[in-house]
Amino acid sequence: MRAPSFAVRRCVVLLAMIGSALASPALAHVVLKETTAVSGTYHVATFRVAHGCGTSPTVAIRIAIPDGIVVAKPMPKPGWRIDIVQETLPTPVPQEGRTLTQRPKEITWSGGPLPDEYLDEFTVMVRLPARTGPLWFPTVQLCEQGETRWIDTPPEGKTSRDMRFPPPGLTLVPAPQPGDRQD
Ligand SMILES: [Cu+2]
Repeated sequence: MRAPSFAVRRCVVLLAMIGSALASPALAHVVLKETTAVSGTYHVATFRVAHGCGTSPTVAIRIAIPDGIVVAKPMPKPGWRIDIVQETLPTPVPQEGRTLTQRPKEITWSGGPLPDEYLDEFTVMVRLPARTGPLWFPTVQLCEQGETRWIDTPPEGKTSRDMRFPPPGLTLVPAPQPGDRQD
């Protein structure tokens, strides 16, 4: 086996540093399957729901699409209805030959119920903003009894592990530069 190239090792160190705001939670909350993604790309974001509100079954998942994302397409799921709340963009955005005047700001799946004993995934394809750093998706989990609001975005210097109800999030990393090795 070859030793990793210098460029690869540099990337790993960089990821370790910029990924630090996004430490994987000790408990399974509502989390994203992939915790890093390349800024400015199309990305399939998969939200994992690993338990109910306490032990109460989940009946809806409402995800806020952060500012800077103008394209978000949810994947249909049998047994779940999708509702999308749009908002008007302050400035229209060109997008693949069209002009977008609205963006989805909230996507909700309603249905189930998803028992506390089971795991499920909710998928959205998004076009990521062209910046780097953490990107949070504040999420409300509605259950037969009660709700859990995954909306405690960590302040500067804290990680999701420091928060009781961290939102699912990922870290946007720069696109690989020409010359970087991709083994
Ligand atoms: Cu949890």
